[in-house]
Amino acid sequence: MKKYLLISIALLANCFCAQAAFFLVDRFEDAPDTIPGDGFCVGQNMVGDTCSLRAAIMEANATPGADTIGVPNGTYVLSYLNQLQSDQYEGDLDITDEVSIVNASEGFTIDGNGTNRIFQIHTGGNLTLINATLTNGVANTETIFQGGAIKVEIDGSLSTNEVIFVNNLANRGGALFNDGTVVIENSYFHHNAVTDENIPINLDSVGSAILNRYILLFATSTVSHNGELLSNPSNAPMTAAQYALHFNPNGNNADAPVSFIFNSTISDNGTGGIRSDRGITDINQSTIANHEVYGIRFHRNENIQYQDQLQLKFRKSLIVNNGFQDCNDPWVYPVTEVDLIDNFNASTDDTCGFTGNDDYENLEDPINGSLHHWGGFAPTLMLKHDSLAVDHASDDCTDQDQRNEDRPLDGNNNNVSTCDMGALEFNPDTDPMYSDSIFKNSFDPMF
Ligand SMILES: [Ca+2]
Ligand SMILES: [Ca+2]
Ligand SMILES: [Ca+2]
Ligand SMILES: [Ca+2]
Repeated sequence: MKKYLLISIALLANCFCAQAAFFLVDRFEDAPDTIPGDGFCVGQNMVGDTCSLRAAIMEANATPGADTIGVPNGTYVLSYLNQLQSDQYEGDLDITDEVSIVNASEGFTIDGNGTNRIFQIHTGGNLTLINATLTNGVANTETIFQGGAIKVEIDGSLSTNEVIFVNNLANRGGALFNDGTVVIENSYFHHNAVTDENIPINLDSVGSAILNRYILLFATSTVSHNGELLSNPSNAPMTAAQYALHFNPNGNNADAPVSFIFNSTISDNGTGGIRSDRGITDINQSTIANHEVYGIRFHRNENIQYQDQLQLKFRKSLIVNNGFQDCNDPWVYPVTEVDLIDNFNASTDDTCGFTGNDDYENLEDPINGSLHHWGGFAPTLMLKHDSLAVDHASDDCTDQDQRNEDRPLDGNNNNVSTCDMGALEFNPDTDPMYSDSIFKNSFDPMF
């Protein structure tokens, strides 16, 4: 009886799973699939091991339902190059169906070869990317200028876990351009940039890491050192005076983009951190620090449907050490549109509107040293053990910090565990008790 039941369950599961396929990439050369949709991953002119990443994606797109592609450790360089990026045979890798591309070991790298964008996620496409590095993706021609590593089209979606975006370049959205729905977790954007070379007339080069025009959930991740590249394979001129994260609607009358920044670190980007221009922006348990100009620059959406709607909210966050101003005085906007006061935030100047009893303005520098790997996937900024930001936020924080370490902890030894402001929860048992300026800027920012 029991055996019969198990067989029945197996058959039932089979019925549900019959259309999901798994493809295992077994070589790193680039080639399109020979016959997309026949169920066999066979790169053109390949003998022996035949399943290239491009062929696997073409099969997954052509196979009905959600499919999974396993990629072994190593580097996959795109080499079927040309400008027909929407053609899945060439240029970038096109996602038109639900596809997961995963690695359960050390991770894999996709290299855009300094000439191509890496992924284009089309309407109806859904890409889940796990344990990958995307690098040397470029989108700076007159027709392909959005998202150096990934472009997400309207009604397309992307989620990442343990993904590094490094050394990608575009006219708009150096690493990522989003018109769809994006969920970023445990990921790291560094050394991506924008250029105005070849940009279409009437468009600006914005968003050195990300340009979000629709929905973005950005959690337990770091954005640093964007606005500069590690290398510049196409020798394009960099556009200065930009923000790492830029939020802006897709046209004057389009919906305002919605951006949640949660348990994350935005720091040391050239030249600004976040620009929210007519976007709805919610920043929670995050640290925005060390920019030459603004930490966050916000402009309200004046369209009638957004008047008296909440457009900007800060909670339990640190906006500190930004060279010109931490914020651009968002307190001048109607209180119905900006929620700034008594949410346990701190700034090191008085430009954010953190004027409640639970806030700090003109806080003494709370950061100990520069970006470093303090646990978790990406580097973070350590708190000074004796900063007022330690044990000051309310207890209703999430139960983990950006490093996936427990919150709240008793950081000031008063036998009460209270949440800290910003992306990290200071742990007196394992984090440094010294506040040593010698270590400031001593860490290599290129890791
Ligand atoms: Ca095939
Ligand atoms: Ca499929
Ligand atoms: Ca393509
Ligand atoms: Ca604490």
